[in-house]
Amino acid sequence: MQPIDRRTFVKAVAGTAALAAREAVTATTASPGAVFLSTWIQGKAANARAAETLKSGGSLLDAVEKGINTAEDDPNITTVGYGGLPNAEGEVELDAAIMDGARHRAGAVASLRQIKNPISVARLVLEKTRHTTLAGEGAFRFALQMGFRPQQLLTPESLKKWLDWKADPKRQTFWLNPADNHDTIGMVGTDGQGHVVAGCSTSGLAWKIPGRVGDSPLVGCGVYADDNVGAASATGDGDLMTNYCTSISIVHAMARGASPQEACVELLRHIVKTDPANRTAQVGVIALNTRGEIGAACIAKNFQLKYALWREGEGRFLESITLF
Ligand code: SD4
Repeated sequence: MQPIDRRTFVKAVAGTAALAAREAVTATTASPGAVFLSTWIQGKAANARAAETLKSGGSLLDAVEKGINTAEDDPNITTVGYGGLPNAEGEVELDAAIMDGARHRAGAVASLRQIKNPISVARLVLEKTRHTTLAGEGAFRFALQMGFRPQQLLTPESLKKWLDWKADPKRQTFWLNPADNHDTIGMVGTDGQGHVVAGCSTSGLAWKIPGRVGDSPLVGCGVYADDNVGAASATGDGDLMTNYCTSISIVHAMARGASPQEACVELLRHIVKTDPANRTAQVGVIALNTRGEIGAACIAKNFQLKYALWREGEGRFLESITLF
């Protein structure tokens, strides 16, 4: 490969940015209306709430936040918010992030305990502070200051699952191999006028080592949004995905001209190329650009990504393409 000097590189990047900005403007005029794309079955209700919020005058950030709240509030979803499966010590620790593509700013919380709506706490980190991420005890105290009420996040069902896991002498732990129990809600949305937002919320991997932070609350990993290009979010093995800065990689591929679908596939191929053992990795990604075009993909059939799409007033539930 020819070496590239700094000036040529800067010019090339500036050119890409200008092109992306032009595309964003075009998208504004050729608006397809609002589009929401969310991971897993919980994405259906989340998209519906998001669309409703936008329609009734809320902002796109409000829409994504309120949409994700539906999964956090549902005790039957054992991977997000209230009812999410706990860490190895039986404590529910939640991660969430939300990113505003207009301001190019995010808010995030990691390892938050006793507060069932981490995406709303993340939103307040974005709106009320100069910080981007708060973690653990500090995030909890911030939530209390913001008026959130602490509560027990274990449900009788999730407590029983943890007790069963604890009682199993052959149980999988993260000191050895990953246990398999997770389904984050990730959502990307556009208002149809060139603005994008990404958000995600999760209880992370069940039985994780206390204090473990996954990809979800890390800007560029679990979420990324840029109004010049589009937005992306990820679900799956966050310990693996963090090493690939999943969401920003996808958005940058779109900035270089890839469609959302191509960008998702490009990143997944890269993950497998760098380590062939990743052919069975649990990695699912969703993306959309400012024109409302979408992409969704996962690496392997053993982790078949399903996602909810809301477009033109209609919700659908779909399967992503699979690399292998
Ligand atoms: C994590 N990425 O904490 C999250 C879990 C997840 O589908 O997305 N599961 O690693």
